Amino acid sequence: MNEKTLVLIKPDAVERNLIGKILSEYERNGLKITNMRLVTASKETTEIHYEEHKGKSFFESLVSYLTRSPIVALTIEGDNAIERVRTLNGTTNPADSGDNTIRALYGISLSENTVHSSDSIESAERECAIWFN
Ligand code: FUP
Repeated sequence: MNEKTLVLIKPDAVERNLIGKILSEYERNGLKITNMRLVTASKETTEIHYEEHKGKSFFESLVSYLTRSPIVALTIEGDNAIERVRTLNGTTNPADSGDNTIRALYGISLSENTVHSSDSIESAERECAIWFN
């Protein structure tokens, strides 16, 4: 099934000039980038994006990390795109992530793990609307 998912290339990656390398991972796997913008995320938008984590011990540092410098927001489309992008990204903690996943290649730590992508059809719809109206 054709799907659309939301990806964020996070501050640690943009700061280290990794935008091109990360985009090429998606493109060479046959996925299409269908919207893209460089933005410094506001606290308000970031808190909405991560609202499922509100109240957790890491929430404040997560918001402060994501807002500290520019990120790239993009939508990616393709057959089964939600799962394919999450497989390419790897697990949340880069230390546990499979070889050649984006997080294993470039992730710094659990909190600075380079990329975000939607985890379901419902969250993809919600997150695409947050970042692309
Ligand atoms: P993911 O779906 O892989 O992005 O992971 P989660 O939604 O579980 O977590 C969102 C972000 O919170 C992660 F990218 C990293 C951060 N996080 C922490 O900093 N500490 C934790 O203990 C768990 C998550």
